[in-house]
Amino acid sequence: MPLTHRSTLTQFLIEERRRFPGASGDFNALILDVALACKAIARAVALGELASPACPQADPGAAGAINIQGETQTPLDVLSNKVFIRRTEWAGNLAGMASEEMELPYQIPGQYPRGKYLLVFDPLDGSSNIDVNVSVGSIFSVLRASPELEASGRDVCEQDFLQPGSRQVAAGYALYGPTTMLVLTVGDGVNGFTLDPNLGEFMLTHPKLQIPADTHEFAINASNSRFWEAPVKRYVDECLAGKTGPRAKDFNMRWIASMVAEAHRILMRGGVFMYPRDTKDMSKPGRLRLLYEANPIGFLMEQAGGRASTGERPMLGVQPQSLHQRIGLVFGSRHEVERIERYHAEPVHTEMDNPLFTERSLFRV
Ligand code: AFP
Repeated sequence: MPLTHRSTLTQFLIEERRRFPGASGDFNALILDVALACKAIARAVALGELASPACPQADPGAAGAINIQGETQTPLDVLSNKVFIRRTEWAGNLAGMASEEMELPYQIPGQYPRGKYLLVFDPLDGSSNIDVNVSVGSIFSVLRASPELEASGRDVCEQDFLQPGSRQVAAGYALYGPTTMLVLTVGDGVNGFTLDPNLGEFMLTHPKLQIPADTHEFAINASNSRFWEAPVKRYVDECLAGKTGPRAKDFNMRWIASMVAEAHRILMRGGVFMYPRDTKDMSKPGRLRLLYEANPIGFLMEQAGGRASTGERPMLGVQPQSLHQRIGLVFGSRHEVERIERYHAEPVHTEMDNPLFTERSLFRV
């Protein structure tokens, strides 16, 4: 399609806003600020090692620091977090922010007005892949501040952010891969924008993304298989059994270890992603975070006709208990996610159900 026919992100947002004649424009301004943050992060990521020695904004001392998740922060994690804050705090659209990289909610500084939205983000998901030049991304979610918070203009607290994913106003991610893309939902489908590096503009290239309901591709970190719960093990075993197994078709497996890249693949061609709750560390009910990973990706999936779940129930219905809560996450092609939910609802089949293990068998226990 010629350049003259493509919408820019700004044009897209203005056209969307026309559906809401009373809209103030604050929301559009916020999304454009987030998009600018993503462009800045894309540049920093693209420079790679070239940026490291002389990158003035990065705090080299922070490299190797441990964040609230107990995970090592890279300098780019720290830089990306700062970029998100600086690009969005000033405009008067936000009541507060929360990020993977900050233990406590971020207060909008006193010199700026406060607004009616809350921004929650993972500034650089998959950053442990930076060293090996694999795609990484930023994930964000926009929530409405409560009327009380908006009216009072008080400092935000953790409780303000503990809203189920169904209350998200918008969600999206930027993917820093061979091209930089911004994929966004404002609750009316999912649209993908590619950064035109000549213009510095996100151009609408992937309108109305739809995830096929069926797939033969799954993604899971198989090194955790000994910790999986029975329904997950059953699902994966059946996929691995291929044509001669109960699914009667061969499956393909992918694992990038960069969820934003996996979500993008699934939005483009279907598939199912699982980072389920497991027994590896009983203090962690899952690896990924509810508010700034599972909910925004879940909103995108549902808006593209896919499904997102804890494995047992829809992700967007979960009432968050804390800012950095972890959760089991399954998302992607609708029929596969529904199947995994069904396996969780069914009684667990163990090898004891096998006739070889019955009362009179050689293997009875
Ligand atoms: P990092 O941001 O620390 O690289 O973590 C990435 C991530 O949160 C998610 O994007 C991956 O799907 C997942 O972790 C990979 O986890 P494993 O290292 O256990 O495979």
